Amino acid sequence: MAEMKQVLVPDIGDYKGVSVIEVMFKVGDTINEDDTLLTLETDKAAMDIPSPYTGVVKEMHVEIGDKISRGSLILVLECAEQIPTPAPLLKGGSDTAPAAPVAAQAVAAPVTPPFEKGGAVGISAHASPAIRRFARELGVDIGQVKGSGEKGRVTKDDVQLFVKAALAQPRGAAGGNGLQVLDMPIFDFAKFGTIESRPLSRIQKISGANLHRNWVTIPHVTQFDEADITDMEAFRKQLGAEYAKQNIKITPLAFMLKAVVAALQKFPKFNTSLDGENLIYKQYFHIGVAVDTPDGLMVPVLRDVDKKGIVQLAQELAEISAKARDKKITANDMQGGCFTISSLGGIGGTAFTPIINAPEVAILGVSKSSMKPVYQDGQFVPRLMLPLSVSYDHRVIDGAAAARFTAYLAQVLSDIRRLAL
Ligand code: CAO
Repeated sequence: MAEMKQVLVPDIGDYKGVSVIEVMFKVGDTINEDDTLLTLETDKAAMDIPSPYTGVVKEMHVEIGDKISRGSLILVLECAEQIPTPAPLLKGGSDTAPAAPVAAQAVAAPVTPPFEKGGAVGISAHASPAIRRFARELGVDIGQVKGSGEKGRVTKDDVQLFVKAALAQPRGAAGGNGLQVLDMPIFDFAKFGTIESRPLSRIQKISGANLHRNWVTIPHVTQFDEADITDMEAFRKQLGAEYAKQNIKITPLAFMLKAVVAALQKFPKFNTSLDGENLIYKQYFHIGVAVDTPDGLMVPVLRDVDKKGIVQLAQELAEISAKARDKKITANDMQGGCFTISSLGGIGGTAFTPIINAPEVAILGVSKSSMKPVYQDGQFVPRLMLPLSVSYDHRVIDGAAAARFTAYLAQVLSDIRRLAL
């Protein structure tokens, strides 16, 4: 015989007044035991609340935006079966819920483990564990789904629309729009000598997947040039000596950030993102900087670089790269970039081809400066030359524009008085 049961919020640790960010049911829906009912979000994590019963939703008592705590009423279910014994609760709680005024009640089963907000280069997808699981079941890379929910959160509808759009795409001549390549064979390395297997770090796994996607989906071209930074270096050293007492290190990268913004202002197409058949022009100048950390590559973003001076940028750069290396970086620190600089200049190399950090359309790679003979006014003179490599999305930027952008960047770095223009 059918029985009405109240479902209450289970023990969710020390959290109180937690925001409801997703509600997965409506009155009349049939819910199976363990189906996700709600997603809650604290300042640190999101968590799913699964159903302890199978039944039909008769009353809803929560909606998106509500603040709830342990024992809050979520819904009333009409169940055909006996009440199962509630599963053990999470740490810190008793296994009885506050009294509720109907015949039967139970707290929802233990919440699924919370997930951290945050991640590495390009992993901006903001989605609850339930939605991530739903996407995984459909073989969808959640990182590619544009979120329409609050704060860009990916919803179930977004995932479904993404799948529909993918299915609606025309098939290529080879019978599919995916890459028609052989599977990588499985190698038995141990056959040839002693080996040791070590797992990839979480950051390597995430950034690797994003780099791979960007590499195969964006038609990259890289433009090379050189900037004469002899005068800039002389000024940088002078400035460095002045600020050394305050423990501020002025590296060439602070100048490059300013020079990049000057070039983005002169060539606004480099400060865009592709959005279907539109190009989004950004009026702000947030620049990402690739930081090499022991766990892998991270790209924190410096905000409003156009509004800051060299010294402030040098300080922020030191702070944000230390934060990345100390694993204190947040997802927010890595979002909203317009253009990225990847500087290997402190290490070495004459040039490289950086991979664009989508949805940006260009990236600057900086290699190590070196003294070179430069022909000037009828003679060779020693000048400090800085190699620049600009990779750009050829769907958005023409080769001529890329050559002009890179040459202008070199010109600004060669004569930093232009930064004042
Ligand atoms: N040419 C020559 N020397 C350079 C230089 C260049 N282009 N750029 C920096 N240097 C020098 C600096 O002046 C500094 O010298 P001193 O110690 O003698 O003053 C030294 O190299 C080290 O600089 P730094 O690394 O402390 O500072 P930075 O501002 O150049 O770079 C950061 C900061 C965070 C970008 C850098 O530490 C880093 O992580 N780089 C690696 C980025 C990366 O991995 N990119 C690849 C991404 S794709 O896989």
